[in-house]
Amino acid sequence: MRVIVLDALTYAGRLDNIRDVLGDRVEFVHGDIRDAGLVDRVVARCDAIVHFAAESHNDNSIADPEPFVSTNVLGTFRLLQAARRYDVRFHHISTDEVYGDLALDDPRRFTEDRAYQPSSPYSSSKAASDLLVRAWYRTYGVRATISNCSNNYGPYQHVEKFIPRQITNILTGVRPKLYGDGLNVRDWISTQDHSSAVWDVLTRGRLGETYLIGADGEHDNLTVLRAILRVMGRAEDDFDWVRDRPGHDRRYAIDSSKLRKELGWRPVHTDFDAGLRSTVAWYQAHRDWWMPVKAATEQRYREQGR
Ligand code: TDX
Repeated sequence: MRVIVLDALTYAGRLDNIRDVLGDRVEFVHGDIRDAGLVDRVVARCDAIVHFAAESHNDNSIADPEPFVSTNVLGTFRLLQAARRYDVRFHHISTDEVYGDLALDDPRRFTEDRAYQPSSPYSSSKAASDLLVRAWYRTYGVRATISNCSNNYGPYQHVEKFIPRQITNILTGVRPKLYGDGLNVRDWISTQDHSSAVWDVLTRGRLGETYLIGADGEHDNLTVLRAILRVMGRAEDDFDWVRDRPGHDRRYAIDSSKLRKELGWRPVHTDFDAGLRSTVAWYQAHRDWWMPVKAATEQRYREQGR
């Protein structure tokens, strides 16, 4: 198998992340998924597209929604058009946020047949791109699947995201920042478990189907932050409460029965405390990786009062 990585290297991308694997089997192309000519040339050389490319951070989408609509909606459209032209298998990576949120005491979790009800500019742009994929499957017969995953954590995650932001705050002598009442629940999954599920759907998923990916990892933000503080040897109240995110989704929770039953997928990295410890260790050992972008990220948060 050969892989072509097409990446725009925005503020969130880094060629260093894949430098070790570049070579005969992995090629890098610098470019934008909205560039129809480039996408056409790259897709002409492919059997399958795994579409991970997106603007993904909710807070950024609230401050400036334009890149989200442009990259996530128009970019997906461009890739679908190329997949159609060259009859290329298409897998779309998406998010549980397309389903909106759940109350804390709701006994239900998200399932594939739940109606879309996205809350933020980010999640609505992902919902729109999912709908394009479904239409291109039904109308043009593009051999497509979609997976909607819960919150990822692990190494190489940008320091704008909740877990790496708090770890790197502590490592730079800044108090962690918790939004609102801290009781919002996220359903955490390791990046490795997400990746193994994507591989299963790409290789064995039924065309035209959506699969929810989740590892039964529901925790509220306050509990996660206290666990990080504990792992890093700090007092559990050594953080700041900051103003809430507008439209902040209360709770996400995934029922991944379909993926487990149909494709036999199982998460492996399900010990969340162990996962947090190894994530903390990774950020401690890789200051060179995150330090150059930390100040600019915190500056963006300061402008939003968070
Ligand atoms: O400093 C913070 N303090 C805080 O309390 C940050 C950055 C976040 N939070 C809260 C907001 C959320 O309730 O933590 C939770 C997680 O926040 P994010 O890391 O921004 O993730 P979220 O908004 O849940 O979205 C993530 O999961 C779904 C990804 O960014 C999306 O791309 C993915 O689709």
